[in-house]
Amino acid sequence: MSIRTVSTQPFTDQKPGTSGLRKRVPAFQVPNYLENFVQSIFDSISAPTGATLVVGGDGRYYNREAIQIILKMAAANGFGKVLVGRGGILSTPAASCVIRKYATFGGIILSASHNPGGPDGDFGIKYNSSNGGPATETVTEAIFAKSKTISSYKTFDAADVALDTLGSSTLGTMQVEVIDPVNDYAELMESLFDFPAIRALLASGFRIKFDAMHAVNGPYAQAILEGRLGAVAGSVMNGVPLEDFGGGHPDPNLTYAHDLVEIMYGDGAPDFGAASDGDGDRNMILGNHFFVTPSDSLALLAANATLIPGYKNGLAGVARSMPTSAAADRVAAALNIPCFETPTGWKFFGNLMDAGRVTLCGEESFGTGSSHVREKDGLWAVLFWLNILAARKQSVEAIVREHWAKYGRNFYSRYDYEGLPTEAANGVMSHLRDSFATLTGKAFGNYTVATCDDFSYTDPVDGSVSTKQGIRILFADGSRIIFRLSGTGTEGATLRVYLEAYEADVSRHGLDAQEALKELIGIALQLSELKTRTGREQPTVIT
Ligand code: VG1
Ligand code: CO
Repeated sequence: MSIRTVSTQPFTDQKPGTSGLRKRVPAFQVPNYLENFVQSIFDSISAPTGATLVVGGDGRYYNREAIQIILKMAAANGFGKVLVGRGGILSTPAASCVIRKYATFGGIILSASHNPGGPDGDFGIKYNSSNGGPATETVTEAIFAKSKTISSYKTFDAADVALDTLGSSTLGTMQVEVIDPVNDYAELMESLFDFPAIRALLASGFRIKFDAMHAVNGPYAQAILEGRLGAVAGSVMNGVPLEDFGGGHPDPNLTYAHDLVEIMYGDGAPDFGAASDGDGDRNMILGNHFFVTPSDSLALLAANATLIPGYKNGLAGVARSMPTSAAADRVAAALNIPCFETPTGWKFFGNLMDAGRVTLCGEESFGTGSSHVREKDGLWAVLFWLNILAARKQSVEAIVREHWAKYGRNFYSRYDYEGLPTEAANGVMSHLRDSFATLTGKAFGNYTVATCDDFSYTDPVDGSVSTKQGIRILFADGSRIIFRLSGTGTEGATLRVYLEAYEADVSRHGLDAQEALKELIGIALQLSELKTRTGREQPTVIT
């Protein structure tokens, strides 16, 4: 048993995207591919000798193999201790919780989140810092730079570590501690929410359905919803994590969480439905025959936060990603607290939370969270909703409609065009950029363009600047069309078109979002020349 230095050649494609490095499984299985990236992380973070690292993943195909590789490399690179979830499992929010609770140096999370898994599915890896959050762009850029010049990595020759039993073992001088993946997280949830009130709600006959989509949150939901809160057995569906998510696409939206959607829109539907994604950080919220958009959900959590024990003293501020609707801005204005607009991806919220400037954060992509950890948190959002429902004793639909009546409704929809040829997708973006000069002031039917730009963000805490974060076409009445290229895909390019229109008139709040946004959708297609440039008549997914 000894440390071995292995020489290697750089790969040119290890640039982390919106949330770490994501590739097809076979790409990660190329000799040295994972090792190069892991060594690039270790070389970029300057961990002191003897530091503690957290390692865990969403349990998808290749999770176990990757963890063994990382443990041996951590031992060879001078770490003193690694905390790893039993079976190699840690949901993304649970990993963030563990990093913070045990004040570790950082953590490595293995996940491709909502992307499908399996031998031909996707795999991913990212580094989280000591605050529990995704590494900032400065760090991910350093990792990428290192990956382009790497010439060797260090590993430790030893047998695989047993991951399925709790307790400690050693790899050379490094200690490996296998921890329960659920306990620390469940305790944190219990410290934030009124569990007795939620328990009473569930005991009163209020029925819930949680779809874990055969992904990592199954054991968490079972332990918390059915275990600690007493939801009837079977409230958690698809609760057994599978390496390929049962062949599904573990993305909690109306398209991919169809099992749950059928139940919530069927006869005798439960009162509350929810789902989370591959790594447990996303959430979808449904009522009986009712869908809550993620942007509305963020606004609603903010408006009702003081009903929750963990937030009873109010919020320091809220933050949303740029494409997320401005529904939260209206609540922040009413509460007289700041609202920040950041680029897409959770890494941009970390500095704001660390500086105590925001408490709640959210993205339109089914992500909500707070400063209790530094990742978005699917089950946390579900518990937040259950706590509100227990306190207000109204239906999901009644709560949302009341919210719209008070603040107005931000109609919202996202169109995704997946798997486009990269050239065509880039062509749409550059065509839009080229038309900025002629667009301003131009009228299209009921809408007049006020301004358009490429969104850029200056971090108010560290002053770092991120440019080209999406094209914004802003209309005089506050409506918006946003165009962005995805940074999480592994095949071709995905173009996202985000549409938002504000409606103050209560008599129009019952409109279907697609109906209300029809004219804007037409404008988006016209301005972008999307159909002719990509050959696509219809989006792949509408959320
Ligand atoms: C997508 C979402 C973004 C989210 C990211 C990671 O990124 O749009 O809001 O933060 O996924 O989520 P992109 O670049 O593909 O639009 V997760 O749950 O996949 O870690
Ligand atoms: Co995710």
